[in-house]
Amino acid sequence: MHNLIEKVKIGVGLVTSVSMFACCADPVVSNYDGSMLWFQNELNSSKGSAVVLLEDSTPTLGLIREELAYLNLADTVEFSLDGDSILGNDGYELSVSGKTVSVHGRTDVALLYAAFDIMRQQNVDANAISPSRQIPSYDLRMLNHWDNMDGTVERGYAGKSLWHWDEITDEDVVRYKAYARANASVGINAVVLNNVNASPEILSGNNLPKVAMIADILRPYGIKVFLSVNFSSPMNLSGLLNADPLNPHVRHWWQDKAQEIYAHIPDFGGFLVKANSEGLPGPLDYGRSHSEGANMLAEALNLYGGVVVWRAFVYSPSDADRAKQAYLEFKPLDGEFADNVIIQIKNGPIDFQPREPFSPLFGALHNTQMAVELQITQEYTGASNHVCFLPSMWCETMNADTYRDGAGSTITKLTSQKIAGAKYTAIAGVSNIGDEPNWCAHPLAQANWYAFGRLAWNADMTPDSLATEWIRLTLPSLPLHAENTFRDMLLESHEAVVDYMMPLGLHHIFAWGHHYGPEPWCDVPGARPDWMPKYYHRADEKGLGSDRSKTGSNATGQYNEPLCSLYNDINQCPDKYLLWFHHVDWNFRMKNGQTLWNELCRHYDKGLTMTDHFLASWKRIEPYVDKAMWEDVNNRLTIQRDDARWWHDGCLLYFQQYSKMPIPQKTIYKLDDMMKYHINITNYECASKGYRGEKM
Ligand code: GCW
Repeated sequence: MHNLIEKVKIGVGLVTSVSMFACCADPVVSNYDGSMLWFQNELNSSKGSAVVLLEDSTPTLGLIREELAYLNLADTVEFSLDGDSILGNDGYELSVSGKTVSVHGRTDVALLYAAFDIMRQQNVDANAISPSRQIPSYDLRMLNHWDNMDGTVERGYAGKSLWHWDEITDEDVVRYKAYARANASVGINAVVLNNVNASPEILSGNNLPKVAMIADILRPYGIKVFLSVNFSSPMNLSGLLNADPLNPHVRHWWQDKAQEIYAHIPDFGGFLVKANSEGLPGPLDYGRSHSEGANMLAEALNLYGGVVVWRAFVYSPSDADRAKQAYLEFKPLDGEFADNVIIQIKNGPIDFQPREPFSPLFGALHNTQMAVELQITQEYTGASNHVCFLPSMWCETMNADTYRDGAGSTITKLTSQKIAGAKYTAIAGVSNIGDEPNWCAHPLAQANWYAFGRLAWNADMTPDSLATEWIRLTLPSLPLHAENTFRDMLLESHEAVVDYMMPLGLHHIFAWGHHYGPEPWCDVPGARPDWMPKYYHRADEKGLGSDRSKTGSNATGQYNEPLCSLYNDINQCPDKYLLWFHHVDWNFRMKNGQTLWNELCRHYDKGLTMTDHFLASWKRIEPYVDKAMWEDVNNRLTIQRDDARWWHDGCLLYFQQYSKMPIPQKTIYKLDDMMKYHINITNYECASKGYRGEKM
């Protein structure tokens, strides 16, 4: 137990440096530009009169006073640096007695999380603050930026990278603090600054001081910096002849590099590695395994407490079904990774599709620390033009039962428990943040950033509770009926996207390259077959879908019972995964008695109809929403509706060539015309104010 710190009385009204968002805002004008994120209430509220009791001796404790400047409920908030050991580094306990809120936590960062909790509760629950004891579900709650060093962002749709490697200006520092504050407010405590398709340059002697500058800014907010590293860095940066993990020179190189990094950044988090995937180098280039590669890096970092997050997103060109490959490569290595290695597994076996069954690897590794990788940026769900509230999808994965240790082996459970000896548990989300003033381009995409952090903190939260919190913080003046309308829209949005893009288990029928529009017909001569939509939809005269049952690739065999049998049986397999696991006759009778073809048409139609419904819902709440925000979202919803039509017509007309059956509802485009177009949409065009791109 720590000693109770001496408590010093500080009137909040005396604080001179107010929060960085508030300092730019005129409190009487609601000049929404989205930059305030979920701190919107600060625009219109005046300082509260609460008294905060704490010792203002660390930068983090200083931040707490700033945060509580707007608290207007309690008379006194009393912070103590103590608490039982179960609270760990980040947990805290809030209790309420009369008009005093007492907070206990073992570190200043834990107290900062508590301060954010108090502010959140005040704004979400109309001034009520409840006692609570909070221990985060995961130790490392990580954002993965896919930011390149030239300022571009891979699969980023919100402008350019926040990180400026040439020069970090004063303006950048303000922005980085705002970023750190937003992350800390939802519990995110680890950020990987650069793309997993990593440039070796990030580790050069020139860049490390800049990484250190960023780490210094983020540190008071409890955030550790990580870097993605390129496995060939010793060759690229120092001319070593190879990067073989068993080569002593290579091992020394990484040890020296680790020493250099920690000299700059004593609390450096560690490395994220994409190896032997999509053309990147890795240990397999030298006949070594993923574990030999990961363990070499882990050894270099271990001395300093760093970790290696090694990705399982691999799919070497081979005869095996792509959906099976990560399992095939990683299952034999179970138990071979060092204690400070975490294997980061995408939620589904292929690649962040609008819906995938969970990756069977989660149910196969027993002695390996696993982390889930979720995608916050909307690579496959409409970029920054479509509303798609992703927690609906994430919770589907997290709550999925793998049956690894019998019933109840959910992915949340398996990943939030530490295996023997492991240093950390972790969860990761690929960031949707860029340099757009409102951070995420689509105003409603901020909800996904918010929800990722909150879910990483408390994996038991539901899409409903996440949506409610975010709405109340972001649009504090919505009347209840408008809030309900808005929440319904968010909660229905993911299913709508699945319906108009890829219902019933269809997947990866995107256009080549940008992954925005549909191109089930796409055929790029010479390209890898498993990058082509036809590899996935397999439409022919007989039917539609990939046969991954025992009669096909037997990917179903990678799932534990009873899922293996369930997915394998065409009559039992849940509709939402039917075409993922089976090649299904056009006339197959679905569980509701409809033929596959009619059911497919119904889903596309439902998705399209929902986009009209969203426009109508948004119209209903117009009186309560800032005009600029309303118009921005309305513009994007209109694009979404038009895109949904493009998806609906493109996919149904294309599949109709094979089913040869009538489409019950109306289509407006002609397939031949559609096939002549290729939507030309680049990340930046897409990011700016709902620009949709040309069709060429
Ligand atoms: O989703 C795919 C993307 C690539 C990405 C890759 C990965 C960073 O299309 O752009 O590369 O996955 O996750 O490594």
